[in-house]
Amino acid sequence: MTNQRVLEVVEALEKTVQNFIREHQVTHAEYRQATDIIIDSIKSGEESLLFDVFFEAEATDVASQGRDGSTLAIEGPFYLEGAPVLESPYVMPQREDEAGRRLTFRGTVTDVDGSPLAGAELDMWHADAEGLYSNIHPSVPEWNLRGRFFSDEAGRFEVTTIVPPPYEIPKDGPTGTVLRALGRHFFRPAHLHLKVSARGFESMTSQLYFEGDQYLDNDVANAVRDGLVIGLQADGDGDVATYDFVLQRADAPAHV
Ligand code: MBD
Ligand code: FE
Repeated sequence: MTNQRVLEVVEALEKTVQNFIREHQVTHAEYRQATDIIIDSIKSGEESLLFDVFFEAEATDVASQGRDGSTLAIEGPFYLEGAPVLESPYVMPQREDEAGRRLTFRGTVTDVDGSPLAGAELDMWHADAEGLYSNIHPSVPEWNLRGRFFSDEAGRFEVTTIVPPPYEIPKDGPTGTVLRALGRHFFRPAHLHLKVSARGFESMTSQLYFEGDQYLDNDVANAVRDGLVIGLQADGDGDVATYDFVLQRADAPAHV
């Protein structure tokens, strides 16, 4: 049986691409170049990088419309399920001599009325001081800077990690070739990725950036949004950053 939604969007996409080819008089060589780029990006193990850089922010904005909970952000290509479950006090898995400035990241998880959510799971992943992700870049120990931790009875959480640097996406593959051809740089502002979930609530994917980052206004993935940029307060030999996550009920009606 035909799924009406699939029919609607796939036919619209088909029409859009057909019109685009005609309008821009795309040659056969150009057409083949385009399919080769997509094939190469998959064969070279870029995961979803090509699509996430160009399009994921749009899909996320659509999902954020009419939400009462925290602003959503793109997942990006490097999320992995099954990160280590941490024991309190929470410290992200890291090398003994992990490079980078110490970061204490804390905040709360509440519902849309501000009531604390105890036992919410925060699944965090981010790059190391070299801008590399574990389980993606083989030089980084398995699960480094990937971990799951939980809010306490008052909905509060705190985890220790390092401040990641601005991030240069892999540029030696097809995605890099396309960006180079467009004359663009390869940087994203420094960021923490998080997925937050609690029983009875809609899971959300977030990403937090830091005030003063030089790439906030020119993220290669164009994914920075209001409310996702947090401050870093110096504290001893490290920094503290805070963010309060707001989850909405799993059955919450969307209002546009
Ligand atoms: C990342 O870490 C990322 O977040 C995105 C969007 C693209 C490539 C690497
Ligand atoms: Fe990332």
